[in-house]
Amino acid sequence: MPRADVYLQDALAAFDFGAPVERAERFGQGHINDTFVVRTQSEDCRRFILQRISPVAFKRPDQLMENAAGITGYLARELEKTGGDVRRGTLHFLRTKDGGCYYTDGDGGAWRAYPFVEGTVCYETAETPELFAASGRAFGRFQRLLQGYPAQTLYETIPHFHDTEDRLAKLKAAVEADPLGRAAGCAREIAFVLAREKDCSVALQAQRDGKLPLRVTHNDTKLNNVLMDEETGEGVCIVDLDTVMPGLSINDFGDSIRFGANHCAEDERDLSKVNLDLGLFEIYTRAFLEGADGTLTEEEVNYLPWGAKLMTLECGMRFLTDHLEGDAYFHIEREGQNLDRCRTQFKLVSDMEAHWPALEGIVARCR
Ligand code: ADP
Ligand code: GN1
Ligand code: MG
Repeated sequence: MPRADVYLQDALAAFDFGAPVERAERFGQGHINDTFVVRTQSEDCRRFILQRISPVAFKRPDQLMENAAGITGYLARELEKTGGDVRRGTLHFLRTKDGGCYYTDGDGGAWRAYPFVEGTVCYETAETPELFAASGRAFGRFQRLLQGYPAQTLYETIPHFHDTEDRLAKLKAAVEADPLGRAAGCAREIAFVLAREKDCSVALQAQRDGKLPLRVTHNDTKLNNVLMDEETGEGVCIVDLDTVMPGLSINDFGDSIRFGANHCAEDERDLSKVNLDLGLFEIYTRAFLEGADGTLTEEEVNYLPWGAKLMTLECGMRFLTDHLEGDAYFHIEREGQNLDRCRTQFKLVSDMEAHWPALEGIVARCR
């Protein structure tokens, strides 16, 4: 039985949900944490999200929760100042019965809870271009709202998270160790990465050269990490704040493109269905820049296509590394799923390369 299921009842008992709990069920499509939706017996049938933070991904939940509390508090104050929706516009953590902001189970796993943001929908693929645009505005705005956040107070919750050079080194080490004998079955994917070794340094080098500034960024800007209003279709609340850290704006842009600017699932096995949609690329670019509203420098805008390519390549490398190491990091439902995920990413990278001048042209039009 997964550790989260073993400790679920203890975790439910640790928080004050304001009314007796009616039931708790697994929820969402996140690859990292164990997420449950909790319904209480109150008259308005209130719902909460209860999560066991992945101990594989996050070694210091105390630091992670300190970051999250700082970010959500800051966002609430910014929303208040600008007349935004404080209640639904950011997450609000529940206290445990003994006053902490998370509960630690018998295995050392950390649990946290927050109200379910009602009246919202979470999408796994961009069902309409308008929805994708709304997510771009929301992530651009997120970046703008956090412009003044004291970045030096944030812990690095996953060291070297978007350090693509380090991700490459970790992949090479996994190929070398090959603990499950899977490397032979992924020779093409490994070769694909090795042919792009130099690319792995492009954004980091631009940062070292002072062309790209460090900002407070989300670092995991998948479409399913923004909750959309079910009436208006606008982005309401950005979730999954575990990787908010100092980072590059082009990575926030790029990770959204990787996940959303196509019409396939991340683990689609029929690669003929996996194609970059240039129309969606343009829609997102326009919306992200609109949401960021002048926050990005000219150089950052120049590097947006690189953000898209590098986040896609890096994510594929991470899936491949996890496949080689035995799927300890990303949740899987079937064997080979991380290799399938890797293949979709590399197909998208090839597509981006094939359309590179078009991507640059779109960015130039949208700036
Ligand atoms: P993971 O790191 O595993 O992706 P997330 O924090 O993104 O975990 O949560 C998983 C999913 O749960 C999200 O994609 C979203 O669908 C849903 N979710 C998270 N927080 C809330 C919330 N406060 N209200 C409604 N849905 C939420
Ligand atoms: C994970 O947690 P989730 O499912 O939103 C991962 C991202 C990857 C993504 C790939 C903390 O995101 O970095 O891009 O899977 N999050 C973490 O789908 O590693
Ligand atoms: Mg998530």
